Amino acid sequence: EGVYSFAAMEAKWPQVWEDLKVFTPADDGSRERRYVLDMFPYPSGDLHMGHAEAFAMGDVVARYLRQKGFDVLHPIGWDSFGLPAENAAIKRNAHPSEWTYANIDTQAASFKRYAISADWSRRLHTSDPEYYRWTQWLFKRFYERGLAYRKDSPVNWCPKDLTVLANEQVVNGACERCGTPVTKKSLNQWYFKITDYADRLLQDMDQLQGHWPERVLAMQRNWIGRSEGAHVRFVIEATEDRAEREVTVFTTRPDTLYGATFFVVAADAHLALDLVTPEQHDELMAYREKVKALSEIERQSTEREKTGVFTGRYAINPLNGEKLPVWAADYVLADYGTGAIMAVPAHDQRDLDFAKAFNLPVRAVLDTGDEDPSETGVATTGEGTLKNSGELDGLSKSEGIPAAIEILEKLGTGEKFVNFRLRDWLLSRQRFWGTPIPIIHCGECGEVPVPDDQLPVRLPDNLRGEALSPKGTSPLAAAVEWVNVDCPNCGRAAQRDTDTMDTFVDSSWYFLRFVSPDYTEGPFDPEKINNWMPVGQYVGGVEHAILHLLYARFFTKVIKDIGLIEANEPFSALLNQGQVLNGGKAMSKSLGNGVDLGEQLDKFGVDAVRLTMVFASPPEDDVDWADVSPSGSAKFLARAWRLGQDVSSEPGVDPASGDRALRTITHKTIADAAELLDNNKFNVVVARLMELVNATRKTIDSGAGAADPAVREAVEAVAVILSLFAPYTAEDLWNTLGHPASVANAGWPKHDEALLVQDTVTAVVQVQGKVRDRLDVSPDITEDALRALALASENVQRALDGRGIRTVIVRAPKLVNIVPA
Ligand code: ANZ
Ligand code: ZN
Repeated sequence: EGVYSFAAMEAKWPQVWEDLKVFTPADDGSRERRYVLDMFPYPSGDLHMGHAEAFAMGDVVARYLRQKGFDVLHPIGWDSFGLPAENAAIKRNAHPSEWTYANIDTQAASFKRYAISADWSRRLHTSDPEYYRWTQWLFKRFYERGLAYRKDSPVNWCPKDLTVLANEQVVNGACERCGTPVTKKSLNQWYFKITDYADRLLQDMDQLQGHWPERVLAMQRNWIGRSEGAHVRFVIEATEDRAEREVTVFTTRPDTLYGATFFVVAADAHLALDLVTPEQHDELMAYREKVKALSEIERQSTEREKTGVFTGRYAINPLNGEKLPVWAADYVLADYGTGAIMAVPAHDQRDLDFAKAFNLPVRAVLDTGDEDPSETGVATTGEGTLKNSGELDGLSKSEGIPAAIEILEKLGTGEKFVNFRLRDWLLSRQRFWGTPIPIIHCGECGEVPVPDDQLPVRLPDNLRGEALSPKGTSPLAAAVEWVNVDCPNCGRAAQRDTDTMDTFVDSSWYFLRFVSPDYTEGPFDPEKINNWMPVGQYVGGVEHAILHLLYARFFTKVIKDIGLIEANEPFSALLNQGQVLNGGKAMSKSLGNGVDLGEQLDKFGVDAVRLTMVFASPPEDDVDWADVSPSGSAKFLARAWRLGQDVSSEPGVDPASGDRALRTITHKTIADAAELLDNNKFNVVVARLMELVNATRKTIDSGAGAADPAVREAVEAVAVILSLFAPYTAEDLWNTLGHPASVANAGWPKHDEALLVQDTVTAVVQVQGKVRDRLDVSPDITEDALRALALASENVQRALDGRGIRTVIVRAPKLVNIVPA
């Protein structure tokens, strides 16, 4: 007779699992393979509550698939390049690798304690030369295909971090990392030509539909921003001092060409300077200064009054020959479309606001049945019939668009055009702690890639502390012996590129490396890669909805095009776990509401923390640590574990003679749990498991009691299902039942269809007194389990419509009444 001690279990089992290589896939084709991956961590300090939640979820999937008999690849590694290591090194006069690898060791120890069922033999770190060698190798393949190129360009610049930022790293006009308002600067920078893949990145989302959260797909779609429309060329009339020239606009509404009453170019684009007449020049320059001082948020605000300057020029409408005044304004963006627009105030609100501000004419060309926009101040954008539009009169909007394009094409002044919001990926960084760009600049030969057999281009190790601090050029420029090399092509003196790669490059292919992390002939073993790819279940935070996931999809497509892999998409299914909150708010230093993971583990044990994370809510929802009860989880685990202490039925005895009611609950739990797990309803599985534990206890305490073979059957099922959530307790329980380790490979119990018919009662679920769902539940369901089932109901969630919950009144097994906040 033992006492439930999580500390004893945590001390005992990790070594056993490691010795038995329980989590190393056979990788021999004997079983169907499945690849389960958690977004790999960044090594900042020790693991936190967020890691604990995300990795608990991913581990449920990996452990479940293993029980179902799949050969599961579930690796772990670190995204270990990046700024925080560099900043720490500057502060401590150290090398970034010291901070990085010390943190990795800390996290690795915590992950092992947390009993992540990872194959540790595949561990990788993106800052290892054996890894970044292949990042450089891939960069070269992109370069050879014209997908990596350099250009001079105005870039987002963080004046505090002194580094270039990708558009994605600019949040509301400020640096994602430090919050400093971002400015523009012109630099020669490396780009990946992701725009070449815009259409495929969009199209292939069809394959992900239903398997990725709709929200993430919508964000990607919006980021790619495909707009169908037309390019229309306008002649800008010559003036005394300025020659005639042509300017192209992008419009999604060529049907409204007859309603164009003015023309606008982005004030901050060079085009504005090219066009402006000498008389208007000073006014434009003063305006541009004002625009530069505005943040991106202010510029894009629709609330702000429209401002602009007349350029002194006129554009000729190619359809009707009308002269349209050309303005420069900041509501037209320099880097979208062509940076110039035809303004149709009657049917575009921004144009209408501008027309009102500057007294420009408004002419409606589409009868929508709404009132005249020039009177209401509201542009009409719906369907309707074209008027005042010459040959287009009488057509609907959707007929008018292709008709207008046809006319433009005949005139040779325009054509159909598909515009994307997506920009090429700016990948170079003027920082030290990243993958060096494997290019040498030679005065004679230009850009010369470092030959493959000279990879990796290693980071110099003689720069430390202050030498790493950002100066606007890369710190690598200071490593003179490193920079100066002979040109691999002509042998003359040449210089290495001193920029490093955005760390998103490293994370765009790590899932491929995990398949064969020690392979030395290429980034991955071509014999193995297609056995595992694509990742069957990817788990990570929604904060990566755009950047990381889009880049990883882009890399996968290019690598497929090179012919190295078959997969077209890297991640077949995606699960975004929620956040861990405390008191309804994200944990933060400033709020002082942080919860230390280590303390929670010490107090309640790993299993209780893991179980709490999973039980608290559906995996996609946030967990509020102030509302959960790890001590309740711990009590449940002890209760489940004690079942094993009390089982006295012999192993191997046919349970057919056992208690029929208990057998029904056991078999129903097994069957339903599998279905729930297939649909990521982990929390409901836990609720069902609690019911099974209670029913088993009842049987033990009555009738045939502990010797009933149905009891053993039930407890074995408990151990296997519990192994997905509470690996230590489950292993110990399994051991008590007389089985060798590991329960992780016990196999999912088979259920008997004939036993599924069960007495049930109907529980009514009300929201604010209104019946929203009816659930078939066991007559002896616990309050906790019934509450969880009710809250998981889709009908209930719909009725709550995002509102929080004030109280839940549970009268098991018949009634649940939920009162929204
Ligand atoms: C004339 C027009 C008439 C427009 C109308 C709209 C409605 P999306 O869908 O986002 O692609 N536009 C084009 N380039 C722009 C820029 N650089 N800055 C600001 N606005 C720009 O939007 C395309 C529409 O946004 C284009 O179609 C253009 O206005 C404007 F009744 O042209 B439209
Ligand atoms: Zn050369």
